[in-house]
Amino acid sequence: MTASHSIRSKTVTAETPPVPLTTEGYSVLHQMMRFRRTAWRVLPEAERAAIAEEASSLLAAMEQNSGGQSALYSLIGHKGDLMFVHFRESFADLNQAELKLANLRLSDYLEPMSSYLSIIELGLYDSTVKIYKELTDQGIEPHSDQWKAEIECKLGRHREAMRPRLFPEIPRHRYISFYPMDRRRGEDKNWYKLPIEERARQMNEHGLIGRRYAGEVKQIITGSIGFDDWEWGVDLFADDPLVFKKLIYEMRFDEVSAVYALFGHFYLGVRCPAAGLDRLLSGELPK
Ligand code: 76R
Repeated sequence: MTASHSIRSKTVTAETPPVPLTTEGYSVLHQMMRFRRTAWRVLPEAERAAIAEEASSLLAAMEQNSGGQSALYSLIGHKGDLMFVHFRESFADLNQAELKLANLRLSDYLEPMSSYLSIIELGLYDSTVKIYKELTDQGIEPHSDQWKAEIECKLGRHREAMRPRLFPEIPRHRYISFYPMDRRRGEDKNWYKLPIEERARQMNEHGLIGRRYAGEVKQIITGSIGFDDWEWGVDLFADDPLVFKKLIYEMRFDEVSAVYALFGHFYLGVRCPAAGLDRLLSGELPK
């Protein structure tokens, strides 16, 4: 290798962006609500039935929505009673879903406890390292128009191939576990200071552990940097909630979680189809 070559490739590498490429799909809103049972209970029976009917017909339509579904979960524990999860094609559509719910008479009896706004994200660490290397090897300058065009072309192809994962239906499993996460940015341990190759290596290991649970759990990662208080939202869906504990416990020992994962509150819910909403409101969990 000549001296000038080594200086050149060093300069190019130094400018290589540290941020991994991502592709994005549905916009996602989680809404955690408290149900005001005291006020609900004093309503005449017929009024309760009418209010529940109005809410469940809206929710039934949202469950079937072709531009992204909604789902209702009954939350376990004190953090809330109901959790609505909405997948939509834009933030404006999410806001529209939120407004439609807020306009229901039922919402007089619902109190927002928390919410989370994010967007389905596929992190492409592996391909990123390869693509950046390919382009710098060709002498294409990072951030130049050609660089951007090449990346956009590759991402476009990826987006097409990944459509089912970017725009999924809400998995039908009985249980959901949702929690927000950060990657540590401490004085000593800082994820964002690691070289991209090292982050790619750790994410690859993470994926290998995850894949062993492929048949038992469905995971949807949403990115929320710039949208909400944490960096990612994690949604896990399974028919047996014990799988959440096994998977998350195993991941705790994996480097990227052991060293860099910080967690928010966990929300555990049981799926409630729209048709079962009236029963849920009267204290019976639909099967
Ligand atoms: O999407 C993919 O399948 C590609 C590999 C992959 C990525 C890029 C993957 C696989 N994850 C990715 C990104 Mn994950 N994941 C979590 C948690 O509890 C913990 O310790 C962490 C919470 C779980 C349980 C989990 C499960 N993952 C991410 C990111 C974004 C980070 C970034 O880009 O820097 C986070 C925060 C995160 C967290 N992951 C898988 C799983 C499972 C089960 C898989 C395999 C899925 C499959 O192949 O079917």
